Amino acid sequence: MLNLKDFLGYVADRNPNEPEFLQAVTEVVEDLIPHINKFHPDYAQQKILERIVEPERVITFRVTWLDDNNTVQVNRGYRVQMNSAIGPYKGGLRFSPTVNISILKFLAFEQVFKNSLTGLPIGGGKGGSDFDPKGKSDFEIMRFCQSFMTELYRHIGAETDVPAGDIGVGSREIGYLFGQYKRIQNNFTGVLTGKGIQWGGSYIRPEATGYGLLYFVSSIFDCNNDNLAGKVITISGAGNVAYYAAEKAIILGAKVITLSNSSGTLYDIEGFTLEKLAHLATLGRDIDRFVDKYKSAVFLKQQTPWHLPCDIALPCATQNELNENDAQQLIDNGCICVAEGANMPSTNEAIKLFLKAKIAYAPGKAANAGGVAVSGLEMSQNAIGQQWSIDKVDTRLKAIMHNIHKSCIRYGKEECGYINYLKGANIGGFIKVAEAMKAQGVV
Ligand code: NDP
Ligand code: 2IT
Repeated sequence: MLNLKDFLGYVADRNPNEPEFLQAVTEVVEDLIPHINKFHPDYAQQKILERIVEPERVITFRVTWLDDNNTVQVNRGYRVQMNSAIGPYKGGLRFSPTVNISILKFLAFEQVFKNSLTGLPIGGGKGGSDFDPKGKSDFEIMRFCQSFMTELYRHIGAETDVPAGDIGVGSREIGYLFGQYKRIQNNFTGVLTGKGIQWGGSYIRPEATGYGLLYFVSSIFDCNNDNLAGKVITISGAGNVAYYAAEKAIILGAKVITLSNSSGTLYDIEGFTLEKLAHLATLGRDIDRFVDKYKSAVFLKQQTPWHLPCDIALPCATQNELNENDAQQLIDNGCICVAEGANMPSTNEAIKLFLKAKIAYAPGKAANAGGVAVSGLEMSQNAIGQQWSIDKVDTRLKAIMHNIHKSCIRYGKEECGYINYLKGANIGGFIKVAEAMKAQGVV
């Protein structure tokens, strides 16, 4: 029999100074251990949990590059190859000064379960660098990406490990990374996803995480014979995920009242429109300048959106951006659904409050899986040398999100009828990986 406290002690001892990784493991094994003890003593005997928390491989490397003043700069690059039981390692690259091994291990760990939930044959990985893209020139970004790939190329491949974007890595960076990979390997192959539409990319990949999030939220409301029309939504972040989440929410008739970034929250009491979003996109990180044009909006400096009354909250910025106090305020204000576009945006204490209040809480590994799902579809298109239409990809994305929702119900529906999406996603994502690991022997 596995014991939760002993297991967490074991993980903490083996991974000192990795609070985010420990947080992610805790949130998953709290659901898995009772399930394994009850239904799968074979997994305990095979030490599946001890194996699944141990990355198959962790690569760290030096990244040196010259800035625009010809000064030598030194950064650190990483790739965490977490689990390849069901397919090649797959997961994004994050460029941010906050990147460290704890954060990349938590992201890679979450990715294993998320990728399994998509139903596609993709394992889990994550990587990145402590490089700060903010304030860098286009040429500096290019030189950094080239230097980063000059080491990373030997560890990845279309059937080995397929990175993509994450915070600080968008289509521009994927372009520079791909260009350098192709130059070194002399091989035009689907080694990265999120590529440009003219050179192997998939339609809907830029939109996929945000759109998929709203498809998942729609499934939650469908279950209760409700829909998103007129629902008030608060969103954090103003990057890739937040932007397309807002766009789809508006298209589905909801009223989106906030977007945010690390400088504060933009609050538009009348709600954003597609036209307002298009204007916001021209402002870059200076989202506070939005209020110059639209008088219905105010900028709440250094504030998060969680104190504002809403029906649905969509954290789409970063990990641990929504704490216990925020969760209590959302519940007190009548919020009925929290769905995560970001990875691990809610602290474990906040999650406990959502579950206790029995509001619909959709964890990132289920709700934001649309991005990696369309990455998986991009890999398929590359493998067969085709490019599918917008409609075809969007239809498949909807079906994948719907199926993830079904998996969550399968393993997360409680006797009272409440759906514990966290438990459903944790167990639903785990079973397939555990079975594959068992079948492949002690490796
Ligand atoms: P982007 O770099 O496009 O945007 C990130 C946004 O979050 C920016 O608005 C940024 O503001 C804000 N942000 C970052 N850190 C903080 C912070 N500490 N406090 C407040 N705001 C912050 O990244 P993505 O939109 O791609 O990623 C957002 C989240 O979604 C991440 O958790 C990522 O792991 C997750 N995700 C991304 C997927 C993808 O396909 N891109 C797929 C699934 C999940 P600022 O510019 O001021 O830093
Ligand atoms: O967190 C995520 O799922 C991503 N950053 C997307 C990963 C991918 O391979 O598309």
